[in-house]
Amino acid sequence: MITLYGFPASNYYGLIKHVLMLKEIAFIEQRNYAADAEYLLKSPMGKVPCIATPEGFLSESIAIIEYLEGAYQDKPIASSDPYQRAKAIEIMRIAELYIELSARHFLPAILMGTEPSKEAKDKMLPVLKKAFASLESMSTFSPYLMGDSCSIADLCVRYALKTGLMVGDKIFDLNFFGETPKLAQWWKLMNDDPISQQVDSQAEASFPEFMNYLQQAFANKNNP
Ligand SMILES: N[C@@H](CCC(=O)N[C@@H](CS)C(=O)NCC(=O)O)C(=O)O
Repeated sequence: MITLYGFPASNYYGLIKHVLMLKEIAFIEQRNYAADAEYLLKSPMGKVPCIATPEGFLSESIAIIEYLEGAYQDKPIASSDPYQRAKAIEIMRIAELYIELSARHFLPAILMGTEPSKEAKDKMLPVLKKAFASLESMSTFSPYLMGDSCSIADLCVRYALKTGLMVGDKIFDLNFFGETPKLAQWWKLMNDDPISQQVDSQAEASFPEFMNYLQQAFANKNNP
């Protein structure tokens, strides 16, 4: 049995939950917000999610997915062909490094109402646009990013794009799908998936709880 630690409002948590559900792996969820000493023993950087496996703890989503794919082989979501598998990782890295991590600069502005800096906006916008265009040109859309079944690339890109699209909307007043029609069509396909809908509705339902945690943490930081 796998234990998934973290909180459902996290898109990385949603990604791993989606993988567990798609591969039909039995798991339980354990709520964790704070990166306290006990959690750092499980996830050394304090990041969400992490999982407990029969062999020990694992953090970092790509490492977790690698483990789940290797340990639970009944419903594969990664290609056994070395080139195709590497190509999926290339797509996943582009989504995480250039969309997710660029967009994350603006989460404090969106969540806590702070002012985003002009420097950050000028620096990140071209990176975000280029990464969306890269995904549009690299993927096969047949109908999934890399073929006729949903793979690790589709899942990692879906959850990274959630952050990217929100930042496009709330910070840049821009729909990044404007110049990527095939990606927009694929997004709809992914959103129509029952597992996506289940993960999204849990994330949405838990959002007030997450905001409450954030506000408490912010207040404690300012009034130690
Ligand atoms: N590289 C990590 C990133 C995970 C991540 O950034 N998670 C966020 C929640 S969505 C988190 O733990 N934030 C708290 C922090 O950065 O201390 C992964 O792939 O799992």
